[in-house]
Amino acid sequence: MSKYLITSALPYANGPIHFGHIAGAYLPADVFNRFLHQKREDVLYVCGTDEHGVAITINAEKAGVPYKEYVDGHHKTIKAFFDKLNIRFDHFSRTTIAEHYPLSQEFFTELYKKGLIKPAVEQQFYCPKCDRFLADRYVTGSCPKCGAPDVRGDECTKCGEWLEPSKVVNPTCKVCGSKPEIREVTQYFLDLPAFEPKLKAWLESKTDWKPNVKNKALSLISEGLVKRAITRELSWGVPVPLPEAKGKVLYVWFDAPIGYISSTMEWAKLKGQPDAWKDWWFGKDVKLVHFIGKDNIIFHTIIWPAMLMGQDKPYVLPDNVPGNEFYNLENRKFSKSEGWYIDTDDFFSKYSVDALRYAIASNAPETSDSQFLWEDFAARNNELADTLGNLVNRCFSFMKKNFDGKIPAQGELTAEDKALLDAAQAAFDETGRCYYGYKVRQAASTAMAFAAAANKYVNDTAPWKLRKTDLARCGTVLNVATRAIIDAAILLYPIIPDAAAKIMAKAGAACDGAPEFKPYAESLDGRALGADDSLLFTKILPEQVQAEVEKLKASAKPQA
Ligand code: B3M
Ligand code: ZN
Repeated sequence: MSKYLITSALPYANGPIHFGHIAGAYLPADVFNRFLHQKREDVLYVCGTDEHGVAITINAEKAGVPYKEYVDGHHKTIKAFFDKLNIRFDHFSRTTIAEHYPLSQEFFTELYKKGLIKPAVEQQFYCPKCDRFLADRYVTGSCPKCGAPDVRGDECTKCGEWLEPSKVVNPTCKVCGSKPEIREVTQYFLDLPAFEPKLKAWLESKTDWKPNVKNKALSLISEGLVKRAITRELSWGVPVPLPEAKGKVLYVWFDAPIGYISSTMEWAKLKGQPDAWKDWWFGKDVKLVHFIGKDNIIFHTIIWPAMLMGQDKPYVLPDNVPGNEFYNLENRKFSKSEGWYIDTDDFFSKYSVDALRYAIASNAPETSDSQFLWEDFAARNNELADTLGNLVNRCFSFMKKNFDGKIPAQGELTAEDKALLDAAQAAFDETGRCYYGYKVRQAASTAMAFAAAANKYVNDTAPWKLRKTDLARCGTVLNVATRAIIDAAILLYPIIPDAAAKIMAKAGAACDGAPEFKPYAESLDGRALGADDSLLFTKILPEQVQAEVEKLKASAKPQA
């Protein structure tokens, strides 16, 4: 048995996150984590907020708030959002914890000692008016590759190219708008070309990676890796641990992935076993899995593995990097500033978390971009209500009325009964393969197909008719149907954990934590149903969908 160390991309503590992020890096990881718990695997899921970098300093300055105070606020909001969505980390930390600084410096120092990080003089934009070097997004201009105007200094938002800030065309200072001048400054460069052969062999050995992730990484290598500056002139970040580098900090993308480790260290410390993090990061049998969005592929498949390879300590390398494509909103990118977003407080005051999780899972951006469409969300919600909710309600209220709230005994099984139970076993096999293989979409549809089969079984066997003609047979049908309902709940637990737990409690099969991922095997004969009669899902009507779409359009600013 192996151990799984799961991470999701560390969100910037720089504003609220939206369903697009959830679909890319958090829900798939949470589903995987919950599934592994069901398989009784040894698993740890860590994350935290990414709290350094220029995206943050610019906004904090704009807001006139000290950096620390600024990230404190966003850390809280983001954490609360994950709680709301039932994303269950074992630990959710931040890159400003005490452990993070010396560890990041150690990563730098080891690479530096080996000559894999070297200083070099670089041309950089300097704003005379603001009296500072313009790191990353402090400069804007046109992309040197695709020509798009107004791109950020570190990354072209149009073509996705990772830019060196001094390369943008027609630069202006983001803060004061003036034209910066070029000055020379020493920065420290990570020698990525030195890692090329090792990275290439390692990537090529990955036969089970998603093609989009593996191909992207290999194509970056075949284009030729270049040395990258991993230091910046800023006052906020991890100080470069060299006396001659005063005033410089590590580039945020250098320290951020180290946050996966420092988060694990903090987890271990809080548990009272300060060395326990090593079982995960130095363990030979550990499978490290990074869930990310596609814009983070280069960092997780090239730069971060190189950083790990360059350490003396026996760190594990990523076993897999399930990178997802983007998830948009009604044909446009989610963007609060452009008015194209969903107010999540409003959303959850009306709709269920599980319905959202199921809608995202069913349409996850696994192989191509996908999107949240109100109509699709309503359809998925209604599918849950019609298939699962209705099945549960029909069977359980029937037993409450006619069998004294107890599950009748199972008599001899007919071919029809056996077929449904066999279908359950097949659904566990197939859905399990999907969950293990990061195919949440297919897992959702296979599991739901089984719930539909259970529904059909109840329609075909019609226990409400049997009650008058053959009470014993009626009892067997309800017993088998209840077993199938429990199985459907277990299959869907990673995606709709709350509803699954409720269903199991209603069936008198309440379970503490994650139900084991296998067909329910215990006898149900005579078992009392749970007291809760509440409906699992409420249908969403077409006029509600229309109102939501209209509200979205009304709040939208015209597209640039
Ligand atoms: N904070 C970018 C992002 O949120 C970055 C991820 C860091 S993962 C180590 O997409
Ligand atoms: Zn300026």
